[in-house]
Amino acid sequence: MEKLLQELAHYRAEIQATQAPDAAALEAFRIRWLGTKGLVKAIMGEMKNVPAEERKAFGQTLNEFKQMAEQHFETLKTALGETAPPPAARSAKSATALDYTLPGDPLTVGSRHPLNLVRDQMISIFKRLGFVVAEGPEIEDDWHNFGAMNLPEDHPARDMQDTFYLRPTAAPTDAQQKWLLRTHTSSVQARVMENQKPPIRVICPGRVYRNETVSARAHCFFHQVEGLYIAENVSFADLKQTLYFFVQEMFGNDVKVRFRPSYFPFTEPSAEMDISCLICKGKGCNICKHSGWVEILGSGMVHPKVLENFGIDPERYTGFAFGMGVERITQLKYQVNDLRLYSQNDIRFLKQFTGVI
Ligand code: 2U9
Repeated sequence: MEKLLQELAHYRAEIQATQAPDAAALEAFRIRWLGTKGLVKAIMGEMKNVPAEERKAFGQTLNEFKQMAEQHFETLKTALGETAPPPAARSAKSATALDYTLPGDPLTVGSRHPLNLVRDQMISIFKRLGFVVAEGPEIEDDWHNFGAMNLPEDHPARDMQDTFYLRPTAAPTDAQQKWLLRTHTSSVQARVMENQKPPIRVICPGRVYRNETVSARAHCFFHQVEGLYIAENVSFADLKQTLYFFVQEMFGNDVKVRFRPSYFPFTEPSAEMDISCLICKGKGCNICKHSGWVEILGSGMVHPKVLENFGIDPERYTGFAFGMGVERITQLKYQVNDLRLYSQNDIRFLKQFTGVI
């Protein structure tokens, strides 16, 4: 009896010193003291060995001990922030039994960025026409971005306002070259022409930079897909048919196209392409500014000077080129009316494209 009381005092001290920093520790406490094979039950079993005249007093001591252990368990549980399971799920066996009826933690699946979805769709359409993807650096030299593209020194597009120039370093190469963030992916085509002979049939998707104030309609970076096809006997008819195929695949067979004469230093002749407004089907609305048409890309026959810059004989080879903004195509396809949405990473915007292929 004396020994049992000593043991109880020892256990009481142990219980009161126990902390439960996590749910596993709390459960370990429950199993050690309050479980069906726990010590409280085991000590209760000792009652039968206690002499009859001492049994009442010992029983009382044991009950207090049991309550103390249960009380300590409740204190640890509250400290852990655990709430009791709902009544329907409460187990008679144990207050902490796992409640398998509770809903699980939701698993959130990410989605692909709308610009990547549209870019990949554009790539897959042009791949079917035999175009291959080419990539190049975003930091470019003046020659590959401007010079080779027949953009003369005094062309407004070279202006500091449109181009992000990099501060020159002490490197000897910087004395001859200005470094900049590419303003179009034409610099990639320039590098392809430098390294390959015709026939060349590439598309160049990528990010480009312009020194613009960020607003709903302009951004300091955006994404382009440009294309270039150089071979013998490439004509403007090939250009028109290629772009018509692209638009039909991208927007459906009902869409109409029209070409308007335009000007780009790197193409001659040049044309911009409009498609019939997808919103009002050409009847006139806010999107198409009541004209029934929306502009989607620029294009033209590669300027002979650009071919010559890469040692390609313009008498033998001709080519067409085109360029379009991925943001613009995405805007038309999904009615996104603010360019800033693409780079704000707002999950409410991004999750709307889940499941879009
Ligand atoms: C080479 C020769 C010619 C690429 C072209 C355009 C017309 C054009 C704009 C569309 C909207 C840029 O994204 S945008 O702002 N692009 O209008 N781009 S022709 O011409 C080339 C490219 C490479 C060697």
